[in-house]
Amino acid sequence: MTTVDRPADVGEEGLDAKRTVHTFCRYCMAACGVDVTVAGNRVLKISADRANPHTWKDFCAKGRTAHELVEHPRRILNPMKRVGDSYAEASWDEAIRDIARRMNQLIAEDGPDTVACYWGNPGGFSASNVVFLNGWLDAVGTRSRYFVGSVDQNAMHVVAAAMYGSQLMAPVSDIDNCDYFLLVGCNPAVSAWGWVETVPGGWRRCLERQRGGARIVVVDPTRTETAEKADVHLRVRPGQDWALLLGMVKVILDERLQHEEDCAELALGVDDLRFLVRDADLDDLAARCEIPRAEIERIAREFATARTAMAVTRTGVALHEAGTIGEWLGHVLNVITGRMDRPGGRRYEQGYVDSLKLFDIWAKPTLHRSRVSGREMVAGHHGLDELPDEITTPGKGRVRALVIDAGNPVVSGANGDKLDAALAQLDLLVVLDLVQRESHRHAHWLLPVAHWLERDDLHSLTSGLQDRPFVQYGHKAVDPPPGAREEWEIFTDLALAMRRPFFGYRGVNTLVRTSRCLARRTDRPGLAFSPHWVNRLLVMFGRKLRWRDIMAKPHGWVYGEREFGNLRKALRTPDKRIHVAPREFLARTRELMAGQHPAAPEGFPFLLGNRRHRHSMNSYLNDLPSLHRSERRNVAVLTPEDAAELGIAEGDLVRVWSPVAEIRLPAAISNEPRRGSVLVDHGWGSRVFDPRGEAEPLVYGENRNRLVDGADLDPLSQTPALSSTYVAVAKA
Ligand SMILES: Nc1nc2c(c(=O)[nH]1)N[C@H]1C(S)=C(S)[C@@H](COP(=O)(O)OP(=O)(O)OC[C@H]3O[C@@H](n4cnc5c(=O)[nH]c(N)nc54)[C@H](O)[C@@H]3O)O[C@H]1N2
Ligand SMILES: Nc1nc2c(c(=O)[nH]1)N[C@H]1C(S)=C(S)[C@@H](COP(=O)(O)OP(=O)(O)OC[C@H]3O[C@@H](n4cnc5c(=O)[nH]c(N)nc54)[C@H](O)[C@@H]3O)O[C@H]1N2
Ligand code: SF4
Ligand SMILES: [Mo]
Repeated sequence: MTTVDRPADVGEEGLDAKRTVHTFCRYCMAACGVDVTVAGNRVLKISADRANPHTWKDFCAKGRTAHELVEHPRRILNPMKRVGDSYAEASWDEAIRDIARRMNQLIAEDGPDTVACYWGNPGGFSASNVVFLNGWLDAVGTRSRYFVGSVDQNAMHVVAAAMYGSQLMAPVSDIDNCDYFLLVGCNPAVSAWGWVETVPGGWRRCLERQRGGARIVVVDPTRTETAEKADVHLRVRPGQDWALLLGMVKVILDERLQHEEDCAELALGVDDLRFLVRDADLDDLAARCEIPRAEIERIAREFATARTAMAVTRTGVALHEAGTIGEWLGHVLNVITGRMDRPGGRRYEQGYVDSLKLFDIWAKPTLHRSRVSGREMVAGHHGLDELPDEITTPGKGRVRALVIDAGNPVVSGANGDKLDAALAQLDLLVVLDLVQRESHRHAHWLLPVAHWLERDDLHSLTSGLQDRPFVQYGHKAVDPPPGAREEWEIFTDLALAMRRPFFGYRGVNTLVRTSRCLARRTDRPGLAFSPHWVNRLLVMFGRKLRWRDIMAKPHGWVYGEREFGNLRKALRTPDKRIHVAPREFLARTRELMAGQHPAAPEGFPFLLGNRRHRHSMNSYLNDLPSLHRSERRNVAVLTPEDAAELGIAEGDLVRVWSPVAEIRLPAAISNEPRRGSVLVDHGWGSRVFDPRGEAEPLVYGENRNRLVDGADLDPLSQTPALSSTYVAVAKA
């Protein structure tokens, strides 16, 4: 099935010149349907696909300019091999052979854990990348696995595993029926309504509900665009959501406002919760989160008694020392007030492929304690903060080779300077990316990959994260440059070249080889083993949709109605109940309740807050000129009062420092931050190198995560407190 529209007035000649591909944007969870106008192999224009029945209304400048990354002047176009201080182009054969040989050598000396991998956020937006990466990791047999989760959504995985029995079970928001939105630590007006769910147009739909009488309560230290529109904005003290949410749970249980049936039938452990909140002091909790007690009581009562309601917790909650407890209590609020799997609350969406079931059957849980700190894995990976010591601490199993796939961990995690220094000590650093960024500067090999505009994707494994039964095949709009390859192919070739059984199963390598051979002999490339096989098998396994029906709907297909009532049987807990009071969460909460109230240390009076920019995607897209025209892209935002006290005026250069680093940025003055906070967007200060060595690195702004020493870690999710670092500020 082709996705090509042929305008009636274009003749045969013109057909070649211009065509439109209907596909979807793969930068963020909104997954906007887009029309890509192409001539030859060049993208002329990207616009919203208004014929997409489900998603296009979030369409933004990032999607509109996606081809600028494709045509990035510094794009890596062929495998690049480090030679001294610079790089030389090499063939794929040479790259794969050299990497395989060096890795096998290291494994022979130190065992499989010496080969490590970090994969970042865009990896999750490819249907094939992470699946095949795992196939290769299983082939190698390494447990040195790191991913973006420990600077992002690990708290959610930990909570889902403990409460629902599967780390993958993520309830989705039923916005169009909701009367009361409790939005904690998210800014959907800028970042779209997505974390581990995909809710196209979520914020618009939420505002539509508000116009019909729904209430929006936003809990955020910062006056964001979202808070601006809220009925109530609670300026919580950063990192203290757990206290606010625990206070709400206490009010609901003490005043018997809970949902009787769900508390008796669906939930398990409500008595343990009662026992916990009996010992909680509302005034103490109020003092910790700096929200008046009366306000906590009022919001709790409103939430519990609203006709329909949902609590949504996101990165603003998670990226703190008590992140998992905050995340957990958000889920608890939904469960005890009867919001799970009911209209207007958080649903379970089955999707067209039951990935929970697949995960049960296929995933081999990797249980491992890390060599240096002895920590267990979270969601199948170790914490990113452990990586530097694993590289620098001598001993068997030391990480000596690393693959960075679609990530920029030096910028996205805490204490990037420490990681950067460690990366320089690796025997082998292999990078799969479009360009060479900060984390890639010590790479021995730069391997060029395809952009999503150059790749087919069917997100069958995450079909249960859609807020509605929806499927769209993401067709590629253009071909990748001849020297670039998709990640899946690189990992397949590496497993073959290393002579290690792909996916950890004997026989797969022979299957791959035979299929490739057959494809060559018959001149039918489709016969060669590829993600296409996997996709077709998954759709078949799902037994809900037919492949040809999916392909017949290039704009996407809403294949059913939102259903309720499937949660119970989908739960992965042995008793098919939601465990609302996991023991480790109770213990940690008691620890927090007994702990000191937060206070700034001597000499560092400011809290370092965070923002996301509409036109940035974490640490990339910041170097695209048409997205960021302003000279002052990355600023330090202070309140007028704080700025006046420090004698700082708009545009002044300021120093922001912590015990580990200092950055310098122009000041911006606004009422957005909380008093005593300085806001700096994350993701800046990442250099973009020219691997061909012709030009100086491009760099905009500063990396605010250098200021975070990473010592304060949420012990449950292993996520550093990226949003509650104390810093000092002064005019430079
Ligand atoms: N202080 C603070 N820190 C944060 C956050 C915060 O809110 N505050 N947010 C955190 C969050 S939520 C996240 S998700 C992380 C992000 O952390 P990471 O995932 O580590 O970093 P990204 O900035 O997303 O970098 C992605 C890289 O992938 C490349 N890339 C893009 N598309 C592809 C592709 O298709 N294939 C390959 N191979 N490469 C590709 C890009 O060029 C870029 O170099 O940052 C986290 N860090
Ligand atoms: N334009 C754009 N969109 C994106 C991204 C992007 O980089 N740019 N990234 C995508 C990714 S990878 C993700 S994970 C999602 C994230 O989506 P969100 O989680 O909605 O991310 P943010 O927009 O950073 O919103 C987090 C909010 O939490 C607030 N906050 C900070 N500390 C606290 C706290 O202690 N308590 C509370 N209650 N709030 C706090 C911050 O002020 C901020 O407003 O966005 C996605 N969408
Ligand atoms: S980046 Fe923009 S266009 Fe792309 S999916 Fe997200 S909101 Fe839509
Ligand atoms: Mo993220």
